[in-house]
Amino acid sequence: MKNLYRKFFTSIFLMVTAFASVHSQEIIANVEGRHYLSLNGKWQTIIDPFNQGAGNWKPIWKDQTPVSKTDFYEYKFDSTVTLNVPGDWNSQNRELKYYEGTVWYKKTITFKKTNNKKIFLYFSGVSYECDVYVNNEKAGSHEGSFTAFQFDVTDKIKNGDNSIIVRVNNTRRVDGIPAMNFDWWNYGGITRDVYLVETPALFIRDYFIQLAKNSKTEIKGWIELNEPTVKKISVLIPELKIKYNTQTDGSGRALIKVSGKPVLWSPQHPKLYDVIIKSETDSVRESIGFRNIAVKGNEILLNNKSVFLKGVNIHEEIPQRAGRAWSEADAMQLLNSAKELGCNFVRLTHYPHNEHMIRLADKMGIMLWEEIPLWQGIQFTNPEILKKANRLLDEMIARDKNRCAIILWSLSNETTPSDSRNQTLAAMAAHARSLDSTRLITSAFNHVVYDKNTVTIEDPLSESLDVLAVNEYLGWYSPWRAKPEEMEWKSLYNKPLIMSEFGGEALSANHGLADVLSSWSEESQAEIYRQQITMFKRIPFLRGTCPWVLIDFRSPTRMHPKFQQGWNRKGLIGSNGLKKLAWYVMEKYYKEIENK
Ligand code: GCB
Repeated sequence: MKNLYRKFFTSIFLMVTAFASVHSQEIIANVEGRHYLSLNGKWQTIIDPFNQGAGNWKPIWKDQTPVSKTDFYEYKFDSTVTLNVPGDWNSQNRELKYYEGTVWYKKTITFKKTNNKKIFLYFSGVSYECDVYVNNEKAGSHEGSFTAFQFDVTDKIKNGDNSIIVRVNNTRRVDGIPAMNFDWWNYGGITRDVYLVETPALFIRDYFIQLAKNSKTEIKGWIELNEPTVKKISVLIPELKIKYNTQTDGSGRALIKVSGKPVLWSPQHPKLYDVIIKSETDSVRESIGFRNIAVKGNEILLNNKSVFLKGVNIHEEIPQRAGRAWSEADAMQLLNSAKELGCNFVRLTHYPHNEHMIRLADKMGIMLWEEIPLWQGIQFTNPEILKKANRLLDEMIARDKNRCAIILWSLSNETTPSDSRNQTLAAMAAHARSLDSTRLITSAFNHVVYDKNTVTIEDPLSESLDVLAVNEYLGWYSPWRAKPEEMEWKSLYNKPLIMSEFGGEALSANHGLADVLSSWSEESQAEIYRQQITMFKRIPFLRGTCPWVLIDFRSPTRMHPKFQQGWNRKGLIGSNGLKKLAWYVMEKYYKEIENK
C-alpha cells in the first residue's frame, strides 16, 4: 500500500515539475571578471540509483530534519559522505566508476546580502542533466554536460546559511546530445567550477568585441545590459589609446565600431589587450586578442596569410587521474603537450571544454576548433534535436565568442547523410552564422566515396561549411585501397580540407610487427602515420591535420581484456604518460611544414 502511495505521489510530483520546470537563462559573459564566491570544494552527496529522492513523499531537495519521535528520513545528507566539486564522480569513488544514474549534491554557504545587488548561481558544467534547488525552492534545470548555465537566485538567497541542492543525472538518453552511444567515458557530476556571482542591479550582461570581418583596423561588436534601458557606455583599450563612448538603445544594446591599429594575434605572437567595458553602474575587464580568419578558395587565411593547421585532437581528460580535466593546471598539461608536438591548432573534441582551456589557448597562441557533442547516432527525425542543438550552439558561443583563439565552430561529428540530418545540420550552420559571422563553420564527417585509389568528398553537408573536415581511418578501420603514394583525393567543393581524424591503436611500450594491426604495437601505429603523411602530401586542398588523438582516453566501448582495458589506445601518448613512436613521426611532419 505504501508503495502505491509512493507511486501516486511520484507521478503527481513529476507532472507538476514538468509543467513548472524553470530553464536556465542566458549567461553572464566573463564570470571570472565579476565579483563572485567560488562554491568549489567538498559537497555532501547521496547516491540514488533508482531516483527515489526526486519524487517520493519525502523528497531530498526539501532537506527535512526529523522533528517528532515518529519522523525519519532515509535520504538525508551527512557531512561524512562527500565528493569534490569540480570533479566527476566516476574517478572519485570506485563504486561509481561505471555509474549511470542520480547523485544528489548539497552545499551550505553563509552569505551576507548587499542591497541592490543581483545574485546568480553559475555552473560551468554539470553532466548530463540537473535540477537545482536553493533553500528548498527550485531554481531551475539544465540539460547538456559541457556548457555553462545560470539562475537568478536574488530572491532565493538569504542572509546567513543557505542550502544549495542539485540533483545530477548522467543516464544516457535516446534524444540526448550525445545520445546512447559515444566513445568516451560517461563522466557524471558537477564536473566544472561553480560560482555565486554578485552584480549591480543594472549590469553589463554580455558583449562581443572582435575585429570586423576582413579588417585589420576596425573593432566591432556590441554590448548588452540586463535591462532594456538607455544608458551611457564606454569601451576603453588603453594600450591602443581607445576610449569609445556610446549609449544603449531602448533594448539595452549598444553597437561598437571603432578604429585602432592592434598588433594582430597569431600563434607566433599571441598578443592580448586589456579591454574595459563601463556602464553607468558597472565595469568589466577583459583580455581580448584581435585577428582575422577567413577562407579563400581552398586556403585558410589567418590575418590574410595562408596558414596550415598543425593540429591534434584532445579529449577533456587527464590520464594520470583517469578522470575529467577541469583546472587551469590540467589545461596547461594538455596544451603544453600539443605545443611540444609542434601544433598551432587544437581540435577540442567532442564538446566544449572548460573555459580554462580556451583562455589559456588565447594566451599560448593556439588556434582552436570547438564543437558541440552531436556525435553519431543522433535522433535527427525528432524535431526537438534541432532545438537542443541550437541551444547548445547558443551556450557554447555565448561563453567563448570573445576568445580569438577560436577560429572554427563545429556542428557535429560523423553523422550519416539523410534528409533529416542534412536539413538539421544546414539549419544549425545558419544559426551559428547568425550568432557569429566572424568565425568559420565546420563539421567532421566520414561519408566519402572510395573507388580504387580515389577518394571523393561529396557529402551534401559540405554546402553549409566553410571548411571541410574528414575523419578517415585508412590503415586501421578501412584497409588501404591502393598504395598511399597512389591515393588521389577529389572534392566536389572548392573549399579547404582538414583531415580531422586518422590513426590507429597501440599499447604503449608494446612492440611488434609494423604490418600486423593485431600486434597492437607502437610500430604498427607509427606505420599508419607514415602512410597517412605520404597520402597527405598528395592532397592539394589539404589545409590541416588532426591526429586521433593526443593521449589514450578512457572509453567503455574499448574492452579488449589485454590491450585496451577500458582505454581507447589511439593516443600519441599512452595512458602511462609516455610518448609512442607515432608521436615522433607526427612531430617530424609538423617540423617540415612551414607557415610562411
Ligand atoms: C571516430 C570518432 C572518435 C572515436 C574514434 C575511434 O571516428 O570520431 O570519437 O573515438 O573514431 O577511436 O574510433
